[in-house]
This record gives sequence, C-alpha cells and structure tokens, in this order.
Amino acid sequence: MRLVDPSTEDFIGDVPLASLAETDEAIRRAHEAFGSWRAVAPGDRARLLRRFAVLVDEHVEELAQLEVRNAGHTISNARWEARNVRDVLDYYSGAPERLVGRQIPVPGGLDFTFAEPLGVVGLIVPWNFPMPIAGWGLAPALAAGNTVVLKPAEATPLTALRLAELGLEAGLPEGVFTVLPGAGSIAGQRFVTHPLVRKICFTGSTAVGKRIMAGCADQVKRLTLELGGKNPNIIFADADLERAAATAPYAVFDNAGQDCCARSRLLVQASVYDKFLALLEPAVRGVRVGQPGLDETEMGPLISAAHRDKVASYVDDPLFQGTVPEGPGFWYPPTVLESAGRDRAWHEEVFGPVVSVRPFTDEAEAVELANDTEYGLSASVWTRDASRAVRVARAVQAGTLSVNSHSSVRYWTPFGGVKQSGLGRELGPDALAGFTEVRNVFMSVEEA
Ligand code: TAP
Repeated sequence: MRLVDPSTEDFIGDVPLASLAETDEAIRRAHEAFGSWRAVAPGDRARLLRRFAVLVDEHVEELAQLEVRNAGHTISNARWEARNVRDVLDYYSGAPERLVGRQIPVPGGLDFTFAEPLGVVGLIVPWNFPMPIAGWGLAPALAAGNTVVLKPAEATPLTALRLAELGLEAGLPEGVFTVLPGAGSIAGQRFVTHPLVRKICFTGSTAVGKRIMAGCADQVKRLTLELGGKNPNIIFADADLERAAATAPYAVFDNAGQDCCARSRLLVQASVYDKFLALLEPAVRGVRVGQPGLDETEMGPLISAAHRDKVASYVDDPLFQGTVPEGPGFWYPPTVLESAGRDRAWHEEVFGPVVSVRPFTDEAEAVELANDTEYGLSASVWTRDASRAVRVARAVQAGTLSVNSHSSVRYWTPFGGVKQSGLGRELGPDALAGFTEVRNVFMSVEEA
C-alpha cells in the first residue's frame, strides 16, 4: 500500500499487504501461542504488560510523529493518543491477577466460575484513531490471556507496526500480538471466516460492521462493534452560552471531524438561537487549521482526497466556514450548516469538519430530535438546571454522555454505543467481559 502524508501529499512509504495465506499463517501462529500465553502466571503477564507500557511511554514522541505523517493528526492529539496506549496498557496490566471467578452456594458440593480467555482475537482498526483503538482492544485482550492479530486500516498501519515491535521488545512471546497490514476484504474478512479466530473486535463504519456481524453468526463468533455516530450537542437557554459556544467547535472539528464521537448535530433552544450563533461564528473562524506538526495547530487535514470529496458532497450553502492553508494537502475548512432536518448532512455521518445547527423549542422536542437517528454513540447536554441535565442525559439514547462538557473518553470508564452505534463496551472495568467467557464448575462433595 502506497502511503502519503495527508498534509503535503508526499509519498512516505510502501507497506505490503498480507495475502490470504499470510493471514492464515499469522492466525495459526497466534493460535499456537495461545496455549502458553494463557498459562503465563497472572503476575508475569501483568509485568509484561507494564513493561510494554513503559516502552510505549519512552517512545511517545516517535509514535506521535509517525501519526502526524501517516494520518495528519495534530501533534498535540498524536501525543495524547500515544499516551493513551500507554495508559490503557497500564490500566489493564492490573487485570490478570484480578480476573477472579465466583463461588456460588449450592447443595451437595461446590460451584465456582472462571473468567477464561477466548483464544485468538481479531482486531480490525480504522484509520481515524489508529493508536487508541488498537490499544483499547489489545490491552484487555492480552491481559485476559488471549492472543491478538490486529489489522490496521490500509492507509494508517505505521504506528500499529511500531507498537508490535515494542511489544516484542517488552518480552511478549512471538505470536502473542501480531500486526498484519492488509485489505479489509482479504485479511479482515479472513478474521471473520477463520474458525481459529474466536472473537472480532471491530471499529469502523456501520455498513461494514453489519456485514461482519452477519459473518460472525456463521460460527457464533464473539463480537464487539464500535460503529458510527451522529451525536447531538444540546444547548438549553439556561446554559453557560459563552462556554458552550467556545467549546462546540472542538467537539466536532477535533481530528478534522473524523471521530465517531463528533458532536455534529448542534441543537440550540430557539430563545437563544441567534445569540448562540453570534457567539459560535468567531469561535469557528478562530479554529487554527494548519500544518499538523506545529504545536499551535488545532485541526489538520482529512485522511485522503477521496474522503475530502465525500465530505464536500454534504456541503451546500454553508452558514459560515473557517479557513484552510493554501497548497497541497487534503484540507477542508470547519463548516457550519443550518438544517431543517431534511438534508443528508443532518442524518448521515459526514466524518469531516461539518456541523449542522437547528433550533428546538422545549426539552421534549430536544430529546425527540436528538433521538431521531439510527445511531446512539455519544451526546452532550448543556444546562445549569441539574434536574434537567439528569432527565435529558437519561432520555437521550446514547452510550456515552457528557453534561456541560464534551468529554467521552477516559481509559477507566466504559465507552460504546447503543442502537446502531455498536455492541459491547470498551475501556474501563467492562471491557474485560468482552474478552473472557464465564465457565461454571460444579464439584460434588461427598458426605463424611
Ligand atoms: P470501514 O470500511 O468500515 O473500515 C474500517 C476497518 O475495517 C478498516 O481496517 C478496513 O480495512 C476494514 N474492513 C473494510 N471492509 C472489511 C470487511 N469486509 N471485512 C473486514 N474488515 C473490513 O471504514 P472506511 O471505509 O475506512 O470509512 C468509511 C466511513 O466509515 C467513514 O467515512 C466514517 O463515516 C465511518 N468510520 C467510522 C469509524 C468509527 S470510529 N466508528 C472509523 C472509520 C470510519 P481497509 O483499510 O482495508 O478498508
């Protein structure tokens, strides 16, 4: 695969894609490694993961620079992403000794449960957050005693390949964590059909996620899905409007909008609609779009020319837009659209720096509009009324909500969607359940 720097369009390298036979071989080796990896004493598995985290920490800058070149991420985001891999490894390095079962009272004997690993886990990672999404899958999977084969997106394999080297350097045995650059239709699809892959952890588009889910049915293969979002940012009239307007652009334009959590539907109470837009416009125009390697840059380019064309196809008659640098690079400006709810941009995941704004009259209408989507990943609610905040947070159908904030991701709290945004939870204490199977043993105890 020919890789280009999205901010310059310069060629940065070629990464060969795995064939079907190479994919099968990687899965075979991961299966072979599973028997001994699951038998590694929990404390030793924990130590290896901690050492892996230390090595990632020592290479944060290198990993971040790789992501700037390969994916066009801003350097400040890319450093956060590399540190997130470190933190997730650190967090789940606490898991191996704590994956305890239960002892359940029964007559005539003992009943106890085990949280057993599944086997080979196939991770399929998209191009928008190559490092964090890799870490969210591989860390809990390895901690629970599974082995992992990871297929990065074709366009963004570099940081995953480097992470695999760091894993080996940390002492992970061969075959425990393998990165396999390959095409979705070949390597990714083989993860789904190969009987030795016991679980798929997929992040990407809802369309591909549905196909993978159907494919997994054939073998009743375990599955975690993190899919798209069309996330509402709901601003009530009693909110701190200055803060809500100052933060709204970053809630959708971060990573150039290529974020499943992007708050791309802005719902504003009608009584403050004009005032809010007057505050929003300078905030949008003030987003610093530029060379991603510079510390002050807040938004970089899109991933590819084709993706920029797709994003542009949603925009017709913008209300206002920010600016982009001249010259090469896949740039698209921060864009605000006004919507009456009938346009594609209101309903579909644009996955670019485009936000649609629409007024609502009261709480009931805000909830109804927020829920008028097949997606349900994240949402923000802005109000100073604590009771309303709780009511609306409970009524909006989303897996990850924030009140007077846009924060969606902490490595120690659960993350994931409802409705067609996904299945299962990543991060936090919940993720381990997705990488283990509860097994129950009854042992008869004879009377003396
Ligand atoms: P997808 O096609 O869903 O790609 C995501 C990952 O799945 C990539 O690694 C891809 O490999 C792989 N894949 C593709 N087809 C597959 C198959 N049949 N079996 C197994 N794996 C397969 O997403 P995309 O085309 O890159 O982006 C399209 C749209 O999806 C975006 O515009 C955005 O709306 C959405 N998207 C959402 C997310 C999140 S975080 N929810 C992330 C990325 C994209 P290749 O690289 O070889 O295609």
